[in-house]
Amino acid sequence: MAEDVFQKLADLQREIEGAQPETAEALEAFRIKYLGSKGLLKEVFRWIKDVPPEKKRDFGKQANALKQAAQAHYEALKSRIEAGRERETGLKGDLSAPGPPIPLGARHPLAIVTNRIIHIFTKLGFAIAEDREIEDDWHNFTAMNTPENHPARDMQDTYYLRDFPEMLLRTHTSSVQARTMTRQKPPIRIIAPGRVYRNETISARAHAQFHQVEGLYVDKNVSFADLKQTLFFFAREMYGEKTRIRLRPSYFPFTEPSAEMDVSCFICDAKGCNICKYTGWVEILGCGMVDPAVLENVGIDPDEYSGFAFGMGIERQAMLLYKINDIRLFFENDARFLKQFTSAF
Ligand code: 2NM
Repeated sequence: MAEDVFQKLADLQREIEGAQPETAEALEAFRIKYLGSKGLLKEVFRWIKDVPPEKKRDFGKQANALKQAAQAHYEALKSRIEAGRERETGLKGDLSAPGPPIPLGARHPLAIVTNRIIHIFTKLGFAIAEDREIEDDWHNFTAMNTPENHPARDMQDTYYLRDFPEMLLRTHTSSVQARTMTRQKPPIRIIAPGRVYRNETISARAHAQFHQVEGLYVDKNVSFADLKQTLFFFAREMYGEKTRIRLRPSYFPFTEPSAEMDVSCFICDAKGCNICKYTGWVEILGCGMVDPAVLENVGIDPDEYSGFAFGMGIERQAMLLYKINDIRLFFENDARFLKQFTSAF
């Protein structure tokens, strides 16, 4: 009995070494027959129960040696078949191997931050509004209560189209709000994300193109308290649940009263650092109650309705959140910069 299995093992060895498959298909059949998960070399290890105790060790050694020899024989055959195919077809390598992994791309940090902001306001029932980047003067400025002689209208600040002096590249997404308000009656609850343009000298802190999210809520009895609660909710969702806010009086042509909102510094926990300039506060957005003149301009009765609005720069939020110190990085598309950002959004 014992001699039988040693003999069978020797026979199997001769059989394997004698096998000379010459095609990829024949090689695969060889692999399945001897080396596969149901192959003969698996079977060999079941014979061990028929080996007398004092010879089991010896048999195990020989079986393992055969397994390794069979694997080596297989690799040698494979190389030879591939080399033959290479000579005949010029196609190199193992054609049955899976392709190289395709590296996953990364979202642009501005897209990540925009999506986060949208996600937060969506929870409060705001809808997304989008519109054109090439605007007319009326929707960008006149409707927004920005008078003819206002400095924002200056060629120095705004890109006008050379051949169409009434047309310009929008300087804020308020033009989207203006279009929505002329088209739709209250209640209106929208956020307008998008690219805007200003004729700025490009530096680490300023760019001629950047991105904004502006929000607008118009309904009966909308109050400054509604504005504060909405922005407080936003601040905690965006910068952490311990975040506090403060509002400082400010001025915008389209809101009255107007304010700028600071959040407690999430970098240093308001203890004082470079980012908050040792004040414990960082400015993140502008806001206010929509000026009745704006409502009038878009055909909404300011005696019946009121509204709040706010606007923020996306680059600014992204620079704070990711500690990015140069706005130009967003527009250079250097892969070493871009691949550092990962997100569920
Ligand atoms: C800001 C600050 C304050 C604003 C106003 C409006 C509209 F259309 F309702 F008049 N949209 N966005 C607004 C208000 C924007 O950005 C700093």
